[in-house]
Amino acid sequence: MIGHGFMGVAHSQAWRVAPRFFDLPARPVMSVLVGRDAGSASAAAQRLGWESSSDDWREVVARPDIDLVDICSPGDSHAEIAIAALRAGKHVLCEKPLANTVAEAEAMSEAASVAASRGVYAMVGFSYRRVPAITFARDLIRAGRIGTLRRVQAAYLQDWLVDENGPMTWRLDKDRAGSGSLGDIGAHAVDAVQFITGQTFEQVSGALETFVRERPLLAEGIGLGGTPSTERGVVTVDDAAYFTARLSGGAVATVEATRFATGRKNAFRLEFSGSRGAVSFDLERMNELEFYDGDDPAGEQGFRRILVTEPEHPYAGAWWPTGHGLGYEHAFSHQVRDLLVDIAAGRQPEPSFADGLQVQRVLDAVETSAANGSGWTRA
Ligand code: SOE
Repeated sequence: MIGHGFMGVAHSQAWRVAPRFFDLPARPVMSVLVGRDAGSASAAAQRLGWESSSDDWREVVARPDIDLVDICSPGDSHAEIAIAALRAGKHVLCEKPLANTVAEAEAMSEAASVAASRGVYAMVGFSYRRVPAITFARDLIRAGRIGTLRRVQAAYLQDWLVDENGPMTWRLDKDRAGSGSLGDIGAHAVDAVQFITGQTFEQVSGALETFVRERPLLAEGIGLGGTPSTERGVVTVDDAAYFTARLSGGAVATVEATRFATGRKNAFRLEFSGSRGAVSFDLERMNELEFYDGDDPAGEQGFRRILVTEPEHPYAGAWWPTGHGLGYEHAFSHQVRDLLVDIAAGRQPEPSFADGLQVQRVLDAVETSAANGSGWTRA
C-alpha cells in the first residue's frame, strides 16, 4: 500500500478485517507500507499491521512477491504509480478521484485495459458503492420499484473548512488534489448517481466558488491536525461546486458538493424520484433508506424507513445480528471483498478505471462550464 494518511488507515483496517467476516478466495498478506518519509512509514506500518515499510514505491511495485498495489496517496501520484504497477503485472486498487486530470485518467484507463487482457485488474475506490443502503437503493431502482426515474438530487455536505484559519492541507492545492470539493466529494456524488441509476451524466452546467482564498501554510504535518506556520498560502481549488445535469436515460439532476456546509459533518444525501416511487438516503444515517412506494394504498402513502441491516440486504449478513448496524469503515472491507472475488474469478472489478475516467470527464465538464460561464457542457 502506498500512503498512510486517512485513506491508508481506512484501507489497512479493511485489509485486516475483511478476511475475518468474508470467505475470501485468497488471504491478503499486508506486506509493505510505503510512505515518503522512512521513519513515519515504519511507525505507521507497525501501528496499522503491515509486515514492513519502505520509502521507495518504485522498488516495491517491481518486487516479485507483491501481487496487488493499493494506492492511497494524493491524486498527483496516482497515474505514475498505477501505470507502473499495472505494467509490472500487479493488480491495482486506486483511491478516488482516479486522477487529477482527464489526460492522466485516460492514460490510466488505457494501461488498465492492456493489463486486463492479461488477467491483471484495476479498480477505483469509490467505496460508498458498498454501503449496504446505497447498494440496496441501486437494487430497488434497477428493479423498477420507483418506475421511470425523473429527478435526482445529490448533495455531499461537509464543514471541515469553515474555519478560515484552518491550515492549507494538500487537499486545497490544485497541483496535488486536482480540484477541491468537486473532485474530493463531488466525485462520490457523480459515481454514486451513475452506479445507482445506471444512467451517465451527459451534459452539465456548473458553478464553482472559493470562499477563503488564503490560509496558513503548514509548518509540520499534512492534514488539518498539522502545525500551522505564520506564512500564508493561496487556496487554488474550489470550496463549493454546484451543477445541474442531464442524465443519459432522460432524468435531470442537481449536484452540490461543499466542505463549507456549516453543521453538516458528512451528509452525503441522495434522492431519486420516479414515476412510481422515490428513494432517499443520507450518509449521516447510513443504515437507513427511505422508500416511497406510490403503489401503497392512497391513505397509507408516505416515505417508509427501511433499516438496511437484514441478512437479505447487500453485505449486511456477513456482519452483526439484525439491527446492529455498520459504519464508515465497513464499505472499505466490502471493497476488498469484491475486489478479491473478482480477481479470483478473472472478472473486471467495478468501478473500473474506465468508470473512473468517465467520472473525471464529468468533473472536467463542470470545471469547463464554470470557467466559461457557458451553460450546458457535454461530459
Ligand atoms: C474528505 O473530504 C473525505 O475524506 C473524502 O476525501 C473521502 O473520500 C470521503 O469518504 C470523506 O471525506
